[in-house]
Amino acid sequence: MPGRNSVRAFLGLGGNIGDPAAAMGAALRSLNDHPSVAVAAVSSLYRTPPWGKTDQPDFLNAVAAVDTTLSARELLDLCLETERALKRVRAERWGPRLIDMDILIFGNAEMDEDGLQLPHPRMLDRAFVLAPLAEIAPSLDLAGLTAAERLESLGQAGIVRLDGCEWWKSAG
Ligand code: PH2
Ligand code: MG
Ligand code: MG
Repeated sequence: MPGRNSVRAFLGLGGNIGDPAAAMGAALRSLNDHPSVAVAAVSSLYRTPPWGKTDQPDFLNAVAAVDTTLSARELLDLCLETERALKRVRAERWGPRLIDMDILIFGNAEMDEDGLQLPHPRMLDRAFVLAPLAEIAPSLDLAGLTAAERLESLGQAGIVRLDGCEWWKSAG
């Protein structure tokens, strides 16, 4: 269990084919089983209109807060490994997927490396990220405004909040 030296990170989860809720739940349980990662909070599930490429099914999205003693790169590798274990097939950019897990924030880290840009460069434009993030961390500072303020100014047209925060704990 991560202790005093751990970093609080926020992960965005989403998917829109197969059973994304089951895949996101399995992914979070698998991360939580890792000795250096503890899931601290998980948002409700949200049904969200597809962003970017719009001719695809609605997504389910959620955000999780995790505490970890891994580095950002190690956490990213663990997320990608977990996606792979759940048999996500990487196809077109912004296209349909069973599960996608992105690091949104990693403590105060700011980096721009191959495959790892932190904070996530597009999160401030995406209500499907800000709605679940503002639910679990409304006061979180996002470049000078809180998550709640960011969501308020962006709006959340078409986004529907579904199940509460226990959805990820059981398989099925
Ligand atoms: N992810 C994308 C592209 N578009 N739209 C929604 N609503 N939710 C997502 O998670 C999403 C998206 C690429 O990662
Ligand atoms: Mg993504
Ligand atoms: Mg991704």
